[in-house]
Amino acid sequence: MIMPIIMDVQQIKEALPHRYPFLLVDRVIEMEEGKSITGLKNVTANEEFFNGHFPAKPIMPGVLQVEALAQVAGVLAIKSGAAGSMVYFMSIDGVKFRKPVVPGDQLILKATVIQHRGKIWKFRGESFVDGTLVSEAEFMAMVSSEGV
Ligand code: BDE
Repeated sequence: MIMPIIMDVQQIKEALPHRYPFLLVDRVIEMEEGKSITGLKNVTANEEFFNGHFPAKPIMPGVLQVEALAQVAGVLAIKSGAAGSMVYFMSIDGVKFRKPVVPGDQLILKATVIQHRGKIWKFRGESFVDGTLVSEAEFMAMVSSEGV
């Protein structure tokens, strides 16, 4: 399915410091500043991590799904008035991996702000494949223009 482009990967790279092989968001397809964001990652058979996870059974590591959710949440924070700042993830809670993510899947990454006080943001993240929830977590991050 062709998805709308709110931010392409070039714009995502202007918001995040992550680069290959660790940039895990291809596109932002929805965003409500200060509230929620939806991004996507097209998972290809050629992902580096499939070489080792696992050699005879390619499955996207759940921890990388969590990382991808944290990255879209980071984009949301940066685009919600924190341009020029860094987003430092401090904690992750309630992680669940519900279904395997495999080559060819389109991972839809949704992050919603559940609390925002000063520099501290809390997000709920959910990732979907074909409309089915495949992983979820809650994150806390500090947004700062200085170091930690
Ligand atoms: C299920 C729920 C969430 N994430 C992953 C799964 C899952 O089915 N993992 N499967 C791993 C797996 C690894 C190897 Br080595 C293997 O030979 C097989 Br058969 C597997 O299913």
